[in-house]
Amino acid sequence: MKTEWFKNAVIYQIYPFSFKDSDNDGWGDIEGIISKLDYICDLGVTAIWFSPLYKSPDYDYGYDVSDYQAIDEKFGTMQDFDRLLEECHKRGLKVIMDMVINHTSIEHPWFKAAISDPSSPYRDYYIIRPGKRENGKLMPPSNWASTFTGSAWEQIPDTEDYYLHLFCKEQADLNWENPAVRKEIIDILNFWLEKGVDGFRFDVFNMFSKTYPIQDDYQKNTYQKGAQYYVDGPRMHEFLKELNEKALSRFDTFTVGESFHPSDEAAHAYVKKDNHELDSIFSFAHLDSDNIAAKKFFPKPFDLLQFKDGLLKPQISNYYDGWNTLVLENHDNPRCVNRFSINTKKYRYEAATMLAVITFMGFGTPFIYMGQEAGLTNCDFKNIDEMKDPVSHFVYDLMCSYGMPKSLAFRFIRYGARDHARVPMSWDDSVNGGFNEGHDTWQCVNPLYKDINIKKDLESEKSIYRFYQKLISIRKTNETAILGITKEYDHANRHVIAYSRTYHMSRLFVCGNFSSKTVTYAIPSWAKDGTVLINNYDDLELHGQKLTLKPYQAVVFETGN
Ligand code: TEU
Repeated sequence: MKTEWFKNAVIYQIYPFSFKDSDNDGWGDIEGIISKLDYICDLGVTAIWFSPLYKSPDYDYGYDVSDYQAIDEKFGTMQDFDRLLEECHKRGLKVIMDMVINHTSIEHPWFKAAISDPSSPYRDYYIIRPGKRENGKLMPPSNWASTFTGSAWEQIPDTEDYYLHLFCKEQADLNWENPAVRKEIIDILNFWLEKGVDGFRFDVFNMFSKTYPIQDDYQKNTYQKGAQYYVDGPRMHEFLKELNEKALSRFDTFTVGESFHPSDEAAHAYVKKDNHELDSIFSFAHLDSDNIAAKKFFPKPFDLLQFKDGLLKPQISNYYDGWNTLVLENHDNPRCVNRFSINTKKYRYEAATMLAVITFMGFGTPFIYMGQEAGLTNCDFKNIDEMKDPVSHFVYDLMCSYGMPKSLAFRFIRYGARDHARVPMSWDDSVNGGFNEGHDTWQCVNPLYKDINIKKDLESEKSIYRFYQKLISIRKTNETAILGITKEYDHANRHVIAYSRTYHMSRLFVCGNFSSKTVTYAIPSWAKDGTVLINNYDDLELHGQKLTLKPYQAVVFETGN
């Protein structure tokens, strides 16, 4: 029976490499996570999503899995995981696993068998095709591009065959057409569900189904060559239904799919309740409001109207027959307080709390990325060598290969790098920010840790963590915040975002000032007599309907309760 526990849930994401290193070897680990469970629990969240803990050679830091049923040594053992699960459940925290099943590591035994023996049954687990000869030159089977730059095909050494990889060349795409592959995946899901985990986050799920036969993409101006042949492919719905029927629906699960630029139509169909596919997908469109053409390394002045559309549209389209998610950060994005043209130095507290209010008062399940709850900032990287993410290097090398000066290329990378969110957590002002006891860390610590860290935030009069606690408690208990329908106000306003949530007789009015200037805003007449549910400033200036919003102030009014 599905209880739909996710509807009043708040989910906390942990990137295990960088959360807490208990044995001082430089890598975060399970024991470290266990030592911080009370901290997470006190925040009030319902569940934890763990970025991959599985065995991996870490070309893409855990997102290249070489054994789906083993915990990577650097994090601990399966016994450690079992204890983590038990410790979470003991505290009432549910556990969401990351499932990276569009591709496997090239070190997965399936892939090794597939390339070492052309007659192996594992050959058909992957998408392997002969190259094309053009004017005598061997070319990849199609012109498709990898998400991480370059061709999506890699030649298998000493052969004229290529395998498909839509991400790093060390991440080989699985052939979902093969029923044996789907059976393996279903077994993996059931393995974890039978252990007691409560759900999954599916990595780039809408790339599982490709269009066959494989063909070149002649479309102009697409965001990625070939995308029309491997995004929202023809068998997507069928595949998801199968996972649901044979694994997910057997337990009281929650699923969230991480989609790659889905069409509006497909995005809705994936979460439509009657379709029995996924409970929700991530909506990231608002996170592209400060970069050009959804390319995170290319800055543009923040566009609040685009942010509003991205944040609010999925809330409306999924309201009647689906569910939604609310996200500001994850391991693939810079920290939110350093984005959206925010004056972080002066207004970190105000901006962090305003962003939290306007995002998490919407319709859907809020996700919090580790450290976001204390307003941790981007890392002050000094050069490209301090960055570990392969994508930062691929794009940097590409820019330099076009003749861009290195310092400029680095500035672009620094703007959008995934590395910012992946540095070790700054817990306090002790050595290595309290991440460990001083051993060199796998990725540099944020040099700002002495000034900005969790302990300091908790001790501060204006604690972002404590503000999140308050917001989370509203999110978990206020029916209107959980189930209300969203309606936008004053879309064209370039400083203020405003929307209402309505459920039966009760209404919330949510508004936030996105600028570092004081602005006045006319709230609807019904809202002015409401009570203030949450406010990130101590005071409120309201005269009739005229509300004065200080820099990055956010207020929620409640009526009818
Ligand atoms: O990310 C999918 C993805 O395409 C982007 O979010 C990606 O990080 C961005 O385009 C790069 O600039 C998922 C995971 O979240 C990510 O960490 C993995 O690297 C990727 O899939 C491959 O598994």
